[in-house]
Amino acid sequence: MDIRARLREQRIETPSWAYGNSGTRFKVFAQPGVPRDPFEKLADAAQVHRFTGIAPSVALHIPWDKVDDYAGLRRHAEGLGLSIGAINANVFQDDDYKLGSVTNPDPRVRRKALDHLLECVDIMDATGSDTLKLWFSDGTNYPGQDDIRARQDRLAEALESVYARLGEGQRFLLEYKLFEPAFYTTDVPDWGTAYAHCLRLGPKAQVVVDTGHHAPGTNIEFIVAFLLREGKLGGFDFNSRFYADDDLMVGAADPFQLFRIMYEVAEEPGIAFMLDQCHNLEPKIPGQIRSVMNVQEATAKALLVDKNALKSAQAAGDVLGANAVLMDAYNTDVRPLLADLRQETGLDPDPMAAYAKSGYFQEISATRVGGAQAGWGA
Ligand code: LRH
Ligand code: MN
Repeated sequence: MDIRARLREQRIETPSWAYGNSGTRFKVFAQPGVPRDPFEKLADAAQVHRFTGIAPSVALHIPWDKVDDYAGLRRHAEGLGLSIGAINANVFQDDDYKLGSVTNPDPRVRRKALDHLLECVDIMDATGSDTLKLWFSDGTNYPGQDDIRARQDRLAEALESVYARLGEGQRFLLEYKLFEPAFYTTDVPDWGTAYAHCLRLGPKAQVVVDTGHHAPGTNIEFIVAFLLREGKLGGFDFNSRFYADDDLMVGAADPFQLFRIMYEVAEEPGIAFMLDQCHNLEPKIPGQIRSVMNVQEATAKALLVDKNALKSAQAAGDVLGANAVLMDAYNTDVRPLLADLRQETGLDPDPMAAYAKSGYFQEISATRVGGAQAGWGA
């Protein structure tokens, strides 16, 4: 297998919301030069692709990226050498969704939520996106608050309607999350629940694994391997965490876990590698560049695993031998290989330094004055 060719083909999708302000319930620290609209978010995403060469698509979040003319936004993206990636629905910020969106006891609220999901498919049509990403904050905070099975019935009904609306070549990715904002039940809390709903629906429904959405100690690469075997792994929301859904830079908290995940999936086609992060303190564009490089480094290490040596050690029951094969790859410094690969493709071998030298940050800090900086508030 030609590792360099695989690395040249790698594609990592950046999230529009990573370029906007973000924070916690305690504070959102605004930063200079932050975009004020989806057009400026795309311009910043184009910088990540300019210096890494492998981030040519951007995931949108609706209504945070709502515009009057989605075809115009698509043309703007294409003018920047980008394409519009996954469309993320948002049924977690409206007062009506306090007791749930598609799982809400009130049919009026369920209808409203479903209409938003269907509107997101219209936006896929207008932007040329083939992927709808569905994450539901739906859940309860106290035992007895609602009927767990009835909520699953309501969820299944909504997913069926969305599935039926998907056009040729379109799919949806169902995202699970253990908890938050709900603190007793979450209606799609784990991979098993997401998998079961997707299995019932059909091939256009797959599971997205957000690396920050598991209980501490969860073996995520096992989930990845299992879903791959079932043909139900649609993609990743990459980030990292020390505690909960911290949305830190992928590979920052646990680069060895990222390597183990990439070892399971590095050679698999059709898997969406998306970042889902919030740069609460660090500058946003360099944060995205560093994150793309972290995935690239983990991928290169994973591709370096000597598969034949591993297979024979595994077959021989040579536990230490097999583990050593993987650790040899993990302990390999792949930065010279990647720097050389960038040079070969006409890129600066050091994307972080190249971006810093570009003066782009100074330019946007000077020109983006006035207006409302983008954030999670739409
Ligand atoms: C939920 C989530 C989901 C997005 C949001 C930005 O925690 O991971 O993928 O909609 O973050
Ligand atoms: Mn996510």
